Formats: sequence, structure tokens, C-alpha cells
Amino acid sequence: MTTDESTTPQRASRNEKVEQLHEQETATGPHLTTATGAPISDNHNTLSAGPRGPQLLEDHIFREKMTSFDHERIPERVVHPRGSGAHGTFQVYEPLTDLTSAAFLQDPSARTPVFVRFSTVVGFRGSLDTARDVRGFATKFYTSEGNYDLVGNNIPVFFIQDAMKFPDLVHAVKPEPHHEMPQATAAHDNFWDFASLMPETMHTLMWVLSDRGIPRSYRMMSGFGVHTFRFVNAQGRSRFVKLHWLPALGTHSLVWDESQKLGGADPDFHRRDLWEAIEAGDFPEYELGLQVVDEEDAGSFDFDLLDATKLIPEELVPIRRVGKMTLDRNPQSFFAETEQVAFHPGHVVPGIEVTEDPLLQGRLFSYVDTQLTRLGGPNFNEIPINRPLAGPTNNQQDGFMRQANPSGRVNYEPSSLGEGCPMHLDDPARALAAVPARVEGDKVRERSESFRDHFTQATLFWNSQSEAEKDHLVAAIHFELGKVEHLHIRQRMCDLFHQVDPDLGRRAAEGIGVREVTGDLSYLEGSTAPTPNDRRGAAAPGHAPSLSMAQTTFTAATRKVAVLLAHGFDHASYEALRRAVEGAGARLEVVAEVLGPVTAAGGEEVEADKSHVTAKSVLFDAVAVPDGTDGARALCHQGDAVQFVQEAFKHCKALVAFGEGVEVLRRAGLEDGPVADGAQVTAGVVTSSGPDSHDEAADRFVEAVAAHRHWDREEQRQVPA
Ligand code: HDE
Repeated sequence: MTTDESTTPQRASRNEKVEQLHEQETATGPHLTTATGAPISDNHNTLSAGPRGPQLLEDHIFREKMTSFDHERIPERVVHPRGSGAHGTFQVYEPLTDLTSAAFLQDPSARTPVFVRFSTVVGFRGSLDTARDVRGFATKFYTSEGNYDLVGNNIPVFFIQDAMKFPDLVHAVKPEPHHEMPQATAAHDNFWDFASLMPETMHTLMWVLSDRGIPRSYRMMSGFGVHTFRFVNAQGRSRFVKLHWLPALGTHSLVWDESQKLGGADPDFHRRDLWEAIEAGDFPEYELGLQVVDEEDAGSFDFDLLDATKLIPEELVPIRRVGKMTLDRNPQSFFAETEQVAFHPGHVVPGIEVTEDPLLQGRLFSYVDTQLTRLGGPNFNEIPINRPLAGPTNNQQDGFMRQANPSGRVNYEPSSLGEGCPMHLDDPARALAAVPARVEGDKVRERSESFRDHFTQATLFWNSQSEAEKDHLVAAIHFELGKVEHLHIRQRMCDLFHQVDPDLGRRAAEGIGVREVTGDLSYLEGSTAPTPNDRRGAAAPGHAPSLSMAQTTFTAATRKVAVLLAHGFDHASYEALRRAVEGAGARLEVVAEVLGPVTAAGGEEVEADKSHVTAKSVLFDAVAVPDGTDGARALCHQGDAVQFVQEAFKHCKALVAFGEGVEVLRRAGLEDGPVADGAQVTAGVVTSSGPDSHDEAADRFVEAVAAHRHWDREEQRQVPA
């Protein structure tokens, strides 16, 4: 039996007729029809009794159109509602036969289609992209053995250990229910009240408060499967595996002030960035990395592999890079694809299995359950974006929105009438299976002792950050807790931060009105929260460089550079800049006072891509000002241009000023003394004294762009922008 009806003779002739009709139609251009295909000649006027009379109930065309419109909305996801998707392919580097029997991980010449959806967690569907939040990174692999969903995040650990607490966590972080404020942020009393009573959140909180919480781009964001999974090979050997996505462009973040301003300048910042990069052929790439642990070694760590609040430091188990994903196609319809895609951590393929992680176990229930209301019933896997490449072949049938039922009389198994079809796969090793494991125990509601330590890895994270990253994390605490009205909640959080590191506790307290921090957690006694401070690792690892973003890849490729032009600019310096920027694979956009041509001192014309009305410095990675006396003078009189430069400086971005363009830096208060000869670089600000050094300055500038941000500049807090 098959669910594919397209091969029956009746179906074939019907399809031919439909094709003929379509051909006739496209000869004259497609015309409007009703939902049932009848042609429409007037889509502007309802049917009424006379041109000024009442509408007639018989106007089926109007009612059909309005009914469709009235029901356009479906419920948004309860978490991760705001997302952006892209299609692509995945290719494994070499057969992973030693690790898993999964077919898509065997053949290096095969390209497995994928669909990825990136998302924020907290904000509603129409909220902003750049809020401080965890990001979702969910991948659907359409493999020859069915769909495999890797439903991960950009942070390798999670807030809670047991799925039982998920509704509480999400209620606490979402806008407060009495007035639905604030939007898309954890910076409010409910969230920090909950966190202060749940010390198991501490490790993930450190990650979210770090710059990981405000990514520069979905293209520059890591992904993590978070839980420990099982890979099982054809011989039935099972190993524990953690999965990672490693972006080719490195992992980079925004500056907090910038991400807040972006919320206004472009709420679609990440969505647009992803879309435009793919349209421009700058296809985002991510390597798949695996950390593999033999089952015999699982007990050798000072944390439990089944505890989702813990990671395996790469220093203990290195990452093996096993394949690459390339995103090369934007969706055709946001709703049909990005909105209707339905992920589920239980969608695994033979050779990949779940573990007993109590958070993962709870997810196995939630994802199907939530689609029942979001996508209207149990048949959501038949929506094209969710449909597996082959099949499905089974006896499930009927229900809301069913597209294809099994044909024929047999809808049960076993059957002799259907000649036994569809039948079991005769080789269990190639089918979905559960590795045999002994399971026994008393029925209890109890957290494992091995889950008790909530601080060792939070401390490891703190220890491993660069000085700039530590400063940013403390500033994030000042913002988030600065928004908390109840002093006792701020106090508790500072005591918890003290438990992570006394210096962190002290620095957190400064500026949020908390006077004394002792790390006293006695307030937790008697609470239902798991007890806090049982550090299992007596000799906890002090420092894991892999946890710092300072160790990532740095490149200027695909970065966006704004060049500020005004009439009278020097065309040669502009050209030197353009050559260097484009040579590095970065993108140059001309920003001027208004749209239209800008005329150089020598008469050459350059068209402005953006005006100061629509483009702010936060939309760019770096800013350039060309040479030219009249152009520079004009820019000095444009408040928007001066602020553009100041703001880029404040956000530690690369800047270059050629020759007379340095006047604009002076006007912005960023340069005082005379310009030294040649090309000079100070904390990512490049100057060139004259035409002889323009090429060299352009090259130095591109290097400064590749460095992402120049944190050594942050001490100059007097910049007002
Ligand atoms: Fe999810 N999560 N989650 N989550 N999650 C959903 O499923 C849930 C968790 C993640 O782009 C929902 O289809 C529970 C961890 C992503 O469509 C829902 C628990 C991780 C997405 C749900 C978790 C994730 C979701 C809402 C604790 C990282 C967006 C809509 C037990 C490993 C997928 C939906 C997309 C979405 C439940 C924890 C990642 C309600 C109960 C840990 C990326 O089913």
C-alpha cells in the first residue's frame, strides 16, 4: 500500500488536464480565481442591490475571500515565536561508520537537504531581533531514512534540569501577566525572582548575560544540541555524543548599547542580515562538531552527562569536525516554511538515539503536543516543509488537514489482503531502535544527587572570559538587575553571583544599590528549589579558553562598511577603500545626506545607497571617511555624519579617515593632535596623512574590520553617542 496517489491512471489524466489549463492560462498571464479555481473579473466591488444598495448574501466571492482572511492567523509558538529560516545542504567529510549507522553520515559525496530556523525565545512573533536572549538554532535534515531534527540553541547549557520546571521558567521570563510588560526581555522582577530561587539557572545565566546573548548575526553564531545524545553504530555499539555547530565566520556579538538602538533602527536586523547574505551569494556555513564519550568513561567527569546545565569543556573532550552545512536558499513563503516548520527532538533516524536526560525526556512530549494546537491537528508532518523525502508509509489516516490517505482497502497491519504491506524492515539494525539498557528503580519524584552542583561550571565560565567579556557581563547584570524593583531580589542575585566568584558578586552589587554581599544563601532553606552549593569537583578546572569568544575565527568577509560621502570628496581615496574592502569579501555601502548622486572634487559621481534618514551606524560593522577638503568640511556640518562616526567609535568598530577626512574625527572629538605621517592605527582607528598612504591605510582598515571590535577603546566612556 502507498500513500502516494499521483501514479493512479485517473490521477495522471487529471494532472494532464490541470497542466493544459495552466498552459492556456500562462499564455495570457495568470488570472484571479476563487479558491475552487473559477475565474474572477472584479476583485474591487462587492455584489450589491444597486451601486448604493446593501450587499447581497449570495456574494460567494466576497464571503470566501473574507473567510480566508479572517482565519489567516495561527497561534504563534509559545516559546521561540520570532524566527528566520533558510534552506541548504549538509555534507559529511568522511564516513562516520565507527560512530553511527545513520545513512546521512556515511557518504561524503551525498548532500542532505536541510532547513534551519533561527529564533529568539522570549519575544512575540513581531518583536525585535536584537534583544538579550538565548537563540534557537533548529535544523531539519531531510535524510533518506526520514527526518532528523537537531533542535538546539546558541548556548550549550540550559536553565533547568527537569522539564517539570519549564512552564515556570517560561512564565517567569515572558512579560508579566497583569500588564504584559516588558516585551522580549528578561529584565524584570518576575524572571529574577524565579532565578534567585532556582540556583540551577546560574550557569546558563552566565552565558546569557555574556555577549553570547546578543549575537552580531545568525551567520556568526554557534549552535549546540545541549543534551547528551547517543550515536549507535551498525554493530550496536553506543557512545555518548554532544553536537555543535561551528560557524565559518566565527562567533561574534553586538555591543549592548548597539543592540538596544538596533531594536529601533531595524527590528529585523538578524532576519535581514541572513536574507541579504543568502541573496548576495554569501552563503552561511557551519561545521558540525562532535564530542564523543565512550559509555565506560561517562562516569569519569565531575558532573553528570545527563544534566543539561553542564557542558563538556573542549579541553577535556576535543571537538571532532565531521561535516559542513551550507545555507544557500531563502524560503519562498515565510508562512509556509518558516512558520509552519515543526521541529521535534524525538525526530531521530536509525543510529541516533535520545538519552535519559530528564529535560530531553520532557521535550519528547512537548513538541508534538504543542503542534496540535499550533498547526491544527496531528497531520502537520504532511505540510510540505515537514514532509520527509520518502514516505511516510504507514496506516495512519484521517484527521484534520489530512493530505493523502493510504489507498486501497487495507488500513491495518498485519494483513494478508494487502500482501503484508507495508511491512517491517527485516533488518532491525537499519531501523529505529533503542539500545538495550537495563532500567530499574523505585518510582520517585527526586533529583539525582549527581545533579546537585550548580556553581562549578558557572565559575569556570567566569574564569575563562577575557577582561572585556567580564566587563560586558557585569554591565549586563547592572542593566538586567537595574530594572528589578525589589531590592531583596537584587540582593539574592548578588549573593548567588558571589557564590560563582566573590569578585563578580562585589562588582554586580556596585551600581544596583546592594550594600553588602556575603554569598549567604540561607534564604533558600526550606524552599522547594534543589539545594545549591555542593561543588562536586574538588579541584574544579580553573580556566577553559574555549569558552571565551576571544578564541574564535576572525575575518572581514561579509562585513558591512559604510563610507560617508559629501560633495567634494576625494575619489582616489574612495577607490582605494573600495578595492581593499571588496578584495576582502566585505561589502561597501555609500551613506550620504540624501539619496542620489554625490559628486567628487574631480567631478566623478557616486550614487548613495542609503541616506542619514534611513541608515544609522549601528547597521554597519565599520565606517570610513574619504579624503577631500570640501567633502570633509561638509560632513563636519552634518550632525548625522558626526554622530555616525561617534557612535561607531563608541561601539568599538573599525574606523578609517583619509587625509582631510580626519577633520571629521576631530569634529567628533575622537582626534586631537596632528596626524602622524603615513598610515597609523590606534585601537582600530586608522588614519592616513595623504595620498601616498591611502592604499596602506585601506589595508590596515580591513585588518581592523576583521578584528570585529576594539575593546581596548571602551575605557573612553566620555564619547557621548
Ligand atoms: Fe524547546 N520548545 N523546550 N528547547 N525549543 C519549543 O516547540 C520545550 C529546550 C528549542 O524554530 C516548542 O514547536 C520544553 C532546550 C528551539 O520551531 C515547545 C523544554 C532547547 C525551539 C518547546 C524545552 C530547546 C523550541 C515551542 C524543556 C535547546 C524552536 C514551539 C523540557 C536544546 C523550534 C515548538 C523552531 C521550541 C518545549 C527546552 C530548543 C513548547 C518543554 C533545552 C530551537 O514544544
